[in-house]
Amino acid sequence: MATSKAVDVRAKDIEKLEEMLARLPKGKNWAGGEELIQYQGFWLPKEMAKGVMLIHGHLKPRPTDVILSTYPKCGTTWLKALAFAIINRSSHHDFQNHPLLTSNPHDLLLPLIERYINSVDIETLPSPRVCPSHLALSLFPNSMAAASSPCRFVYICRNPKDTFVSMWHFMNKLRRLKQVPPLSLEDALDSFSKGVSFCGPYWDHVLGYWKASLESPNNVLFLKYEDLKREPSVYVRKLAEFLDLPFSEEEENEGIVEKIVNLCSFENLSNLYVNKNNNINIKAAGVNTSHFFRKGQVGDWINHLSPEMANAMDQITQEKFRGTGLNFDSFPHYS
Ligand code: PAP
Repeated sequence: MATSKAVDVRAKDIEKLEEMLARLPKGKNWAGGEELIQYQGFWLPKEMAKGVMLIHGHLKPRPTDVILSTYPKCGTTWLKALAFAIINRSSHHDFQNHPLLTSNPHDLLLPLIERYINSVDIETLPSPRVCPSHLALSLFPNSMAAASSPCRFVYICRNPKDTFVSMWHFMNKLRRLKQVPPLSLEDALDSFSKGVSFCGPYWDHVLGYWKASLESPNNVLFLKYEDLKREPSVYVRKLAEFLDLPFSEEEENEGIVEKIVNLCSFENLSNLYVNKNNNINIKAAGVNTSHFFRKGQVGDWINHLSPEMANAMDQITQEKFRGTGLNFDSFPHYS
């Protein structure tokens, strides 16, 4: 829990930060609240920018820290569920009576570190600390993000068109909760394409982790939503190995990998009472549990984007990712 000393220091820091943040460029907040600010190249709500500064000032990285990092709507909920099930499988091995059957994955892990650090003394947490984050890698202190860092990052990304469509739906749900008129698909696409989206630009966010994963694969595990959908067991094993918790032969024989895959699948989680009930609020984000589950498909963008819109997005993606070795299957196609 927070110590009063830590809170005092933060209160002083925050006054100074407020003044500095007020001078930064502002951009559209799709959720309809206070505008985002452009902080070190990324568009963040003010509270998250403050969180970044507090991470720099107060977080002492530990070799055992694991950051579960995502660009929003790329598979955060899924990654949290999988990581929780993998890490806690010795204490939660009964898959008929598992915390994920009665709690939303967001409620089983810490809130986003950039929000959490604002109110709680993170140094009092026991190791290993598993911290979710939506921050770009470059926003973390060098002591955490550099190739020589002992910290590990697990990053999941998703093709930009599905990410965009998922974010547009989600933000309009938030607007409805606040009784703000919906954001049109066209306006959202214009904003996304210019990089002005929650934690965006999307492409810069993804590339930061991609490049780091090539330079230091032991520090950064780079996963794609589409790969996980296609071969979940393969990537659950990879994730467990990366976390230094590989499945034993005995576990393999017992089918634990498949049990985790099934437990964390969209089909299973989205049909649970806890994730369907609109009245349950998620502590971390203040939104309904059901908002994190929509279709869970690859290629749903084709039901929303015109060929022109899809083409424009593809062109940006090709330009941004050219020469990096990163690409996404372009399935489905407009013929
Ligand atoms: P967040 O970053 O705000 O926490 P996140 O979980 O990344 O959200 O994104 C939600 C998307 O993941 C939704 O995609 P859709 O809008 O295209 O449907 C949601 O349906 C999908 N999703 C949630 N849980 C799972 C899961 N267990 N497996 C696959 N997809 C999932």
